[in-house]
Amino acid sequence: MDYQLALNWPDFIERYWQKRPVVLKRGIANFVDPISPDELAGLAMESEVDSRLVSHQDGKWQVSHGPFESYDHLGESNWSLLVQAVNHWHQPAAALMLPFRALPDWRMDDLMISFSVPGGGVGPHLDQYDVFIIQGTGRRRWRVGEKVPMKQHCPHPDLLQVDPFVGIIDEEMEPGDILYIPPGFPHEGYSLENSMNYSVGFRAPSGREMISGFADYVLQRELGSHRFSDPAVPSREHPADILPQELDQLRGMMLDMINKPEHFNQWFGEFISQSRHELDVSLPEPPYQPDEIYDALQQGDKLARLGGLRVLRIGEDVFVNGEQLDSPHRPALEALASHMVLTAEHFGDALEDPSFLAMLAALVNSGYWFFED
Ligand code: AKG
Repeated sequence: MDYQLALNWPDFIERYWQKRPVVLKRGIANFVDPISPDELAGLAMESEVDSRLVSHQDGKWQVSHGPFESYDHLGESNWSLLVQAVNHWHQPAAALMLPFRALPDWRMDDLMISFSVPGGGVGPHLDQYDVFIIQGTGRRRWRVGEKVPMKQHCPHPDLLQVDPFVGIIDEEMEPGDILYIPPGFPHEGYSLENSMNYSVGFRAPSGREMISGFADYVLQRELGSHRFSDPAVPSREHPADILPQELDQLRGMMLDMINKPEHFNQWFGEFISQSRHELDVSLPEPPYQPDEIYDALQQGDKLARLGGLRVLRIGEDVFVNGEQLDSPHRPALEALASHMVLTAEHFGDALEDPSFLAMLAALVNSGYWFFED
C-alpha cells in the first residue's frame, strides 16, 4: 500500500516538530490497516519479537511480556497488546513509515503497533522521543497534557506512568487521524472500541549513549594511546593540587579525539546505523555468487531492503548496520541509501565492476537485501 500523508512538512516543522503536539485530522485519507489484529497477535507469539500485554482492573495494572502462547485468558475490555519494531517483521506495515521520510532516516526508530479492546491503554505516560500515532481501525480517545515537570511512578515494575493531567488535546481519533507528540508531553489513549494504533517513533541519542559509544570505538581501534606529558611541569602551592591549565590540557586531549572528523564521522556513522531492535535476517542458502546477482538484476529482478535495516550517508560514505560500505561507486551507494527497492538501473555501470558485485553479493548473503518474489 502506498500511504500518502496530507501534510505541509515545512509548515509542520516550523509550528509543531519538537515544539507542540497536534492532531492531523485525516492525515492519511482512506486509511487501510496494513496488518490485522490476528497477524499482530501471531507476531507476538514469536520469540524474536518484542511484545507486551498491558491490562488494568480497578486501578491495578498488569504487564506481561511475549512471546505469548495463548490469549484465551483475556477478557473483552481493558487490555492492550503492544508489539515493537513491527516494520522489521512485516513488509506491508513497514510501508507506513515511508511517508515520514520527509524527516531524516537517522532520526527514525521503529513502528510500534498496538491492538486495544475497549478501555485498553498503557495509562498516562511520557516519552523521551517524538512520536506520530496513527489511528487505524476503531476509535480511541487520546489526551495530551502540557509539558511541565512531572513525577513518574511505577504502578507495576514494568510500567512507567505519570499522574493524571489536564488535557490540552482531547480527541476521539478515527481511522487515518494522526497525533504528533514531541518528547516530554504526557499522553494517554483509551480505546472506545477494538482499535489499532501505529506509532512511528523517533530516536535521539543522549550524551551518555554517545560518550559510551565513542569510548567503545576508541577501545576497538586502540585509539588515544598518546599520553599526557608535561616537560615544563608547573610548580604549585601544594603537591595535592591539580592546576586549571593541567585540567585544560587533559580536557583538550579528550576533545582532540572527538574533534577529528575522520574519527567522529566514522564512529557516528557506525553507531547510528545500528538498529535498536533485532533484524529479521535470513541468510540465503546456498549463498549467491556475484555473477548470479548480476544475472538476476539484468533479468529485471528487484532487490528489496530488509525491514528496519538502517542505511545512512555521511558525506559520500554510506553506513549499513554499523559498517561502512567500501566502494568508489558513489551513485550506486547513494541508490542503496535512497531506495527501498532497487533495479539494475539504480546501480548503473557499477554492476560491471567485479569488486562492486562482490560487495553487493556480500550484502545479499548477509540477508540485508533480498530478491523480491
Ligand atoms: C506511544 O507510542 O507513545 C503511545 O503512547 C502508544 C501506546 C498505545 O498504542 O497504546
